[in-house]
Amino acid sequence: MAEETRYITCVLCEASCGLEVVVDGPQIRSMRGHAADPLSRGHICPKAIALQDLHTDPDRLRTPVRRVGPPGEEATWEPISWEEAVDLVAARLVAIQTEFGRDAVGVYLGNPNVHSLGALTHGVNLVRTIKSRNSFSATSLDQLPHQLTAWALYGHQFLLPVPDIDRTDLLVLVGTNPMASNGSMMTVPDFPGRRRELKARGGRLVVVDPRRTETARIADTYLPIRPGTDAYVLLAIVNVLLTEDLATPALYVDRVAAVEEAVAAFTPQRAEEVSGIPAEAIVTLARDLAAAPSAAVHARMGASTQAYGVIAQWAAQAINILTGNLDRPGGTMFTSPAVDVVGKGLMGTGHLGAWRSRVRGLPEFGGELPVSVLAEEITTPGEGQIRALLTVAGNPVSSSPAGHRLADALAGLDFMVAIDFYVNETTAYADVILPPTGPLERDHYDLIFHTLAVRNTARWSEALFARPEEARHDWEIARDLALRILARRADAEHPGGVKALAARAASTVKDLPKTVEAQARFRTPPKQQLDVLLRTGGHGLSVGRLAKTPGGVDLGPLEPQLPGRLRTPNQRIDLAVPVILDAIAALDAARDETPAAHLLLIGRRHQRDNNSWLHNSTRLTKGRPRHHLLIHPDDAVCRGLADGDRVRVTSRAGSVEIECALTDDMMPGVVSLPHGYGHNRPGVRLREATALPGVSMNDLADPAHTESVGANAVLNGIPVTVDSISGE
Ligand SMILES: Nc1nc2c(c(=O)[nH]1)N[C@H]1C(S)=C(S)[C@@H](COP(=O)(O)OP(=O)(O)OC[C@H]3O[C@@H](n4cnc5c(=O)[nH]c(N)nc54)[C@H](O)[C@@H]3O)O[C@H]1N2
Ligand SMILES: Nc1nc2c(c(=O)[nH]1)N[C@H]1C(S)=C(S)[C@@H](COP(=O)(O)OP(=O)(O)OC[C@H]3O[C@@H](n4cnc5c(=O)[nH]c(N)nc54)[C@H](O)[C@@H]3O)O[C@H]1N2
Ligand code: SF4
Ligand SMILES: [Mo]
Repeated sequence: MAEETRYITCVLCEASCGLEVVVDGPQIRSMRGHAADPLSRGHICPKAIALQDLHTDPDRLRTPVRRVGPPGEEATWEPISWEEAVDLVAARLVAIQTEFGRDAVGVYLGNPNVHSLGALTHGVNLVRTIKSRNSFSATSLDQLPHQLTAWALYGHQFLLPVPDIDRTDLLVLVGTNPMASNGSMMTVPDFPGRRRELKARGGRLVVVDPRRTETARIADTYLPIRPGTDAYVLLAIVNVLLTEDLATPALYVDRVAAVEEAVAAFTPQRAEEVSGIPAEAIVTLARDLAAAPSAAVHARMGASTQAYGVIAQWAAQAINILTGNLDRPGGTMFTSPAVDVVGKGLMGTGHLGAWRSRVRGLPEFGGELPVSVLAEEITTPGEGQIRALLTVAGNPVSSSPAGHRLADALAGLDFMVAIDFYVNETTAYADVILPPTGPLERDHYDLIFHTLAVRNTARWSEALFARPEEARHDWEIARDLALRILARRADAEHPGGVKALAARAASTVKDLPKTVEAQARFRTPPKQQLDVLLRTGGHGLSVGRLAKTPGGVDLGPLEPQLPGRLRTPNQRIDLAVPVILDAIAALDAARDETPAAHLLLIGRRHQRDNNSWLHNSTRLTKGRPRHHLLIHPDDAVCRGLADGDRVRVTSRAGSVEIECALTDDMMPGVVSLPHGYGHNRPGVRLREATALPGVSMNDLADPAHTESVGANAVLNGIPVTVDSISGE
């Protein structure tokens, strides 16, 4: 066969790199970053090769399977036909909802959904069809504070300003390690190259992190911070800006005086006591932010998945707003994507506390409850109890707090179905698994990450390989399931069938247009939906046009667009968001003091890990082990620990045993474990991964402890004890 050069998008992380792939029939001959790509400029990371490994992995499911026997080691999985699988799932879900109500079926959407066009066009509508208030996603393990803050300040949960890294003079990164993660809530392929350019033009990088990370190492200033205290530091910066009269907010910003009052007690001295960052350094940073021609503060994972994540995110936005950097070139800016998910109404505006979780009363945000309540909503009897669960592209047993307890809860469900191509820690509990095509077998356009990118571009990515004939895409599975659910539901609600339905036409006729519209939407493939969105998107694009431009179209640098882009009722920004100011007022009283014997546990990412999956790729997992508990030598010595010793790490939620590694990259008093490890749970079928050492960090995270405003999961700053078990 002839070799052919193709251009595709890597969907494994938010950087969304453009790849140049040489294929020869079904073989990949080479894969590299596409040098002419206007966004990723030739960048590629080692993870991209996992796309190939995933494609050929014998462990990847390719047909629907049904579990025989109880979950665990003894479970066997028998292949079943799509027809049988879809019908069985729809029948069970509808039966459970008919008997126990809509909320009896829970839904969990995992991270890869945002990396799949079809999941966004169809999967989301499947969830709407199920119509349960027990809806969950990885958002509440991740960026919920960003969305809540954007909703509160800018009027829409997805109006998220992005650092204009290519033009900034001062970039302040708080709780993010793009040298490993390749950036987040900021699609920034080639962070290393962009950092070099920043330096070359005389700009500076400041990193705030409890660990001297790969990113901290290349910073001009590195400020180690005690986990969970970002709110104090960022509020102190706001305080300095206002008390030193350095603030220059735009004319459309209201109620700055109320903010000044709210932050009055949060002085740099107070921040130093709590965070360990010297007051002087905080004052200097505040003044630098005000003085720089342009500056951008970007707070991410580490600042979001902690007890005061919303306050921290709000304060980061407030700093950008008060220094006049919001909407300024080189500051933080809104993108002008070819498909504007905000303007097109593809995503709801957002709301907080429209309902609350049944057991603990935690608020929903944007229609979803926090994952931290999932297990208790399954195990606590009563009306509204979750009896069946659908998971799509997720692994909450590995990724959510006290995953080990969630696993026990899943074992007690009446029914569980997973749309996923692996039997992982979570899907091992499913009764039926429906495997979609893999990333190389489907078309892609990034609805989400073009919206968060540091440059406006648009890229269409055609499936590299034709899918096997019997395989189904995510969107087809969502479509078939939703249509079958609607049909079964109609049967259940109108047992007499069509005739009975006709007899009741008077009452049902008003629902008809909605049903017809829903059906039409499910039947329209993602590519067609995208084409309409592009054609009406204001950039004069279409799928056809993009297909002619491999690597995509450059739509230019980010452009100022405020106040016009705001979605607040008066197109102004009310900085003094009441719910956040209330949380600030309660901050000091609410803060737990960590007992002296405890260390604070934080997470970490490695360039060759990807959340809880892709550990089946030997090419990604080989090399130096990277599962250790990192600990500062001072903390090790006083516990009698040497490098490589086994330790027991115990938190309020659980306990794990693991080897430790001594490093002064850790701030004293802080230890670190990666998440997404610990594949040795019973029933997991991942050949390479189960041989991997390591434990699940989330067996230590505590679901009882959630973020103060939006109930995001607390995954960082977990109090733990660490004891030697080498002698045991
Ligand atoms: N302690 C700690 N916990 C964390 C984090 C942390 O930093 N520390 N990070 C959190 C964050 S940011 C996130 S986003 C979550 C992620 O947590 P989750 O979203 O729950 O889990 P993932 O590990 O991303 O699992 C992805 C699953 O999707 C499947 N999959 C991959 N691609 C597709 C596809 O195209 N279609 C379908 N149907 N399935 C697919 C994979 O096989 C895998 O089983 O973890 C969170 N948990
Ligand atoms: N290689 C790789 N890339 C990935 C992923 C992956 O698993 N592997 N996952 C993807 C996903 S889903 C996401 S959401 C992004 C996340 O991307 P990032 O936001 O860059 O996430 P992390 O790399 O976990 O970096 C979080 C940092 O916060 C620090 N930290 C912990 N606690 C605190 C704290 O209290 N305060 C401060 N200031 N810092 C703290 C940690 O030490 C860590 O360096 O990465 C994406 N990219
Ligand atoms: S940085 Fe992310 S998008 Fe780019 S090649 Fe690596 S995994 Fe893929
Ligand atoms: Mo994430």
